[in-house]
Amino acid sequence: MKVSSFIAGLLPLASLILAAPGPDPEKAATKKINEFDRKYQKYIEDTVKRRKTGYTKNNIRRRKEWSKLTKFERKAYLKAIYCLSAKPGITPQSVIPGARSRFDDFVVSHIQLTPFVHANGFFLAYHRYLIWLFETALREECGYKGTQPYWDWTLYWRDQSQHPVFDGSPTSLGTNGAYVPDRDPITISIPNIGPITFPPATGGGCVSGPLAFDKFKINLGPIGYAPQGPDDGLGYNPRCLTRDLSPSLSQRALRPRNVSFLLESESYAAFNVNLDTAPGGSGVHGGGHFLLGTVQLDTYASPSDPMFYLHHSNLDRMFAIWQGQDQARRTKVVWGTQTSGNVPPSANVTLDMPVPFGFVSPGVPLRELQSSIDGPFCFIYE
Ligand SMILES: [Cu+2]
Repeated sequence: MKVSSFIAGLLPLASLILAAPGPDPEKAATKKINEFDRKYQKYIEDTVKRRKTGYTKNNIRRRKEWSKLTKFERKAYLKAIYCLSAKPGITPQSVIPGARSRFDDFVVSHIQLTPFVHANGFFLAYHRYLIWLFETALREECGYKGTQPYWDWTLYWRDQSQHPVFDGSPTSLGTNGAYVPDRDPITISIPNIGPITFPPATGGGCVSGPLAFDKFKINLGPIGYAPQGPDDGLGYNPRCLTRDLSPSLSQRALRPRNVSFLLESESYAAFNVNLDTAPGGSGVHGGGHFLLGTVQLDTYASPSDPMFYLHHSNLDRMFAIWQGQDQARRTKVVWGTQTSGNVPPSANVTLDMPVPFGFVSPGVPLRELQSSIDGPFCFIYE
């Protein structure tokens, strides 16, 4: 047999081997995520089970994925959101003229502190406590009996519009925005990274369902991109909540591989960096904001959409799962400075430094915000 014909005879076999389905990397990543999750949950459950006083297994807040809530629980969450949006806030209008409600107080905290609580040493602690304060306000000021739900990005990572939280039913947080053709791209600027431009995606207009304009409106912003709202985005600018879901951004940033990559971070420094970067795609933090478009592209006023709290709860869940692999050590680590991307340069954070919260709370030492079951906190992500 001639060598050439021997090789030719092998070719169909070679293409068969190449086409044979290998292990699906996303499935393998999902398996790894589940292993990390089980270890974290076991650690937290075992620890609170031994407690006799303070926060115990009886009063720990059990946070669940939106789709795991009963219809009754989802409606109760919505009712509490409406309640917070209708309650007068504590933000002085002399400082932020557009703030109109208790819901807006939390948007204002984020607006005022954006340059000091992102891509830096306070990022995870600030957002962890902001969510806790928001959840506490829903419970104590609006009679909500449940906990802050989270959004597991990996359930519908190929197309987030399929997630029940976006199905527009009375038990959802509204839909994608209505499709608006011929829109301009939106360019945002991130300290130390520079401008990023987002082309229009699949929506862009007002959401419908429970957060439609007749039931819910947003008052502040835009701040993080042009054209800004009145008074540099701090003025009263009541309008409908918009979204612009991008399946391609979700596929790049929120695939299971990016999540397991994050959870595999060896150090706290790496974990922080990996929140916003991943091989071959964007990190999960920016990804979850950006794929929702419009309001979620406004770094400052992004808590105007309740989805902010579901996204950041899942991010905090990542932090809790990562810590839960080695809780004793991973609750004592610090990294980074006090300014976003260290622009302008600032001193490294320490455990004694107070994390700022603006009007919603006095500053709290970083040390107290490290563990999800100590200090002010006691919650588990189920
Ligand atoms: Cu933020």
